[in-house]
Order: sequence, then C-alpha cells, then structure tokens
Amino acid sequence: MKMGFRWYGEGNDTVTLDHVRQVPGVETIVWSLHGKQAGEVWEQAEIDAEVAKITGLSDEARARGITRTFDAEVVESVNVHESIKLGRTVLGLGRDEAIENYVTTIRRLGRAGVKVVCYNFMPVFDWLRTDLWHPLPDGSTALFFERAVVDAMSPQSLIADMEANTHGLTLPGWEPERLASFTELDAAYEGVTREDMYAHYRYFLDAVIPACEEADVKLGVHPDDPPYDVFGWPRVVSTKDDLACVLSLHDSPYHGLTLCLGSFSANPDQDPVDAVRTFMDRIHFTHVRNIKHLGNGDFTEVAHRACEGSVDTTGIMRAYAEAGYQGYVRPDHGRHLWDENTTNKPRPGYGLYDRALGIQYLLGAWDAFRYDA
Ligand code: DNO
Repeated sequence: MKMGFRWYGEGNDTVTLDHVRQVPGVETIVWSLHGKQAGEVWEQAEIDAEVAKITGLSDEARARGITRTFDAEVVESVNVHESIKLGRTVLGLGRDEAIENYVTTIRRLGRAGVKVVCYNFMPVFDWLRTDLWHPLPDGSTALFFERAVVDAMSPQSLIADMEANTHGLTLPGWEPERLASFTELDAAYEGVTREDMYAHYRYFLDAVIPACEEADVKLGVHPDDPPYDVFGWPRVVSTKDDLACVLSLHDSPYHGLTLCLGSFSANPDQDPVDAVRTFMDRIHFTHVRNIKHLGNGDFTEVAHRACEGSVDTTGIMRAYAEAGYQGYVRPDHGRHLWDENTTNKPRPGYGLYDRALGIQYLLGAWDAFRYDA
C-alpha cells in the first residue's frame, strides 16, 4: 500500500508540499491540473511541469538538508465530459472527440509516470453537501449532508450555496465553467435512463481501456457521493450491485475502482468491509474516511477513527492489510481544526491537520494488521 495526500497545486491550496513532507508515511501526491475543464486535452509540458514540482526539491530546500520527496503516480481526477455520459454532443463537444481527448491525456500521463487516474461518472454534479462548515461537539467543523435539504432545494440554490462558502477556492467538481452550463445539461438529462448511462459507460470504456493498457495507466471510478440519485438524474455507481455491474462492462484489470468508503457508506445499508473484500482485485486507489449516520440519509463527517462514527475504518484497513493490498490510499475529507477555517481558510474538507491525523490512524491500523498478517 502507498499512502497519498491530495494536493491542489501551488497557489491553489493552503497546504504546501513542505507541510505534507512532515506528515509521516506520505509517499504519493494525488494531483490534477485543476484549471482544466472536462473534455479538454492536457498538454505534455503542463503535465511534466506539475510532476517535476511534486517529485523535485527546490535548491533552497536542498540547502536546508531536506531530502524527502514524493512520487506523482496518482491523478484525481481527469473529469469525464458530459457528452460521454449522455452519449451525444453537448456543450459544443461530440462524444467521440471528448473520448479522443481523454485518450490523449491518458497517454501523456502515462509518459509522465502516472499509474492511476481517478474519475467519476456522476451526471452534472460531482459530490455534494448541504453544510460545508457544520459545527461538531468538539468545536471543530466538518462537511455535513441533510437529505431533506437537498430534496427541497433547487440545483441553482445548491450551486449558489456551495460557491458562497468555499473561501473563494474552487471545489473539485464545482468549477464555475461547469456550472455555467447547468441549464443545458439539466435539459439534456431529461429522460435519460440508467440503462442509457450504462450503455454510454460501456462505449467509453471500450474506447479508453485499450489505450490505458498500452500506456500502463489504470482507471479507477469513484462511487457516487452521496450514493443516491439527486435532482432526478440517474447515478449508476452508487451501490455494491452498481459497482459489480460497472466492473462487468469491460473486463480488464485496467478498469477498476477508486473505492471511496465514506461515499459508499453514506448509504447505511452498505457494508464497506465487505466491499473491500469483494472488489479487492480491482481496487487501484481507495479513500478511507469516516461519517456518522444521523438517520433519514443524513450524515456528518467525523474523525477517521472507527469509534468516532459509523464506518468501520479499522475493519477496512484490516481487510486491506490481510490481502496485502498493493494500491494507493488516501485519507479523505478532514474536519477543520484549531481555527484553520478562520486562519488558513482551506478548501472545505481539505485542511492540513485532520487529514494528517487521519493518516496516522490509518497507518497505525495498517502496521498492526500487517504485523499479524
Ligand atoms: C471530493 C472528492 C470528489 C472526487 C471525484 C472523483 O472531495 O471526493 O470530488 O475527487 O468525485 O472524480
């Protein structure tokens, strides 16, 4: 297993690589070119420059005796253009052209040494929450989801809410360019069924996975977050059955999962440890985090330790350790601690402290269970 840390890039993250260097156990920086829109080709020079930044050390750092570096083997995400999910031209881009661009980007990432690319197949929106700074009893704040609020809300007001509460930092999946086209997308999804989505998904995989095999880059789909349909658009990567169905669409080890266990477990009927054991061979990357169920599909995010919430994070690490998991892992959203939401003002869920604490918990469990294994 390799431990990763998600980083948004210089000038686009309140956390620096030098901060992450001091978190024991992190080997991989999980990165992306966050300025790129879905459907756009990533240029080789831009990729190489970002990889060099992550894997290198400044002269000044060397002079201070710093030697610790990272690899840049995981990208989260190369976003899938809506034309691919819809199986037709939308927002001025045809499906085949969008796929061609995706393949070009994958090949270039492979050349730069990237091993895993994360993406999702959620219509229109990526992940969503109804409160980004929800107070917890210990005085910290965390991401929070209340199903009735989403059900009563229009997508437009949700967009406005998300935009207004992010310290001016763009949230992944909530890029203004993507949301500007909301009305066209909403209309385009009218009448689209789950079967349509799976057919379009298969078409995408059949076109992209052979290139992934050649480039030696594995794709890992991130489950829907939360794992329910929202605003009537079909989400097809929500349940354990969905994951099995998605994997059966194309039979190659290069088509696998970014198993986000916080997302998966937001449905209280789902067992994350069972999912890890079931899909082990196809898990290329995993996000481990904890949430606490509050009834009615509502949940709050909490610290990574199992007993803090409803997700058996220790059982998850045990399942990985017993199988000798070789893929990548990262802690996921953290709480906002020690006044960081008023001082450092991080991107919601992506401050430094709680993710650093979470890593130590996950690694402690891993080390203990590996010792037993
Ligand atoms: C949110 C993230 C998601 C995730 C994408 C993967 O914090 O978990 O934005 O990166 O769904 O494509």
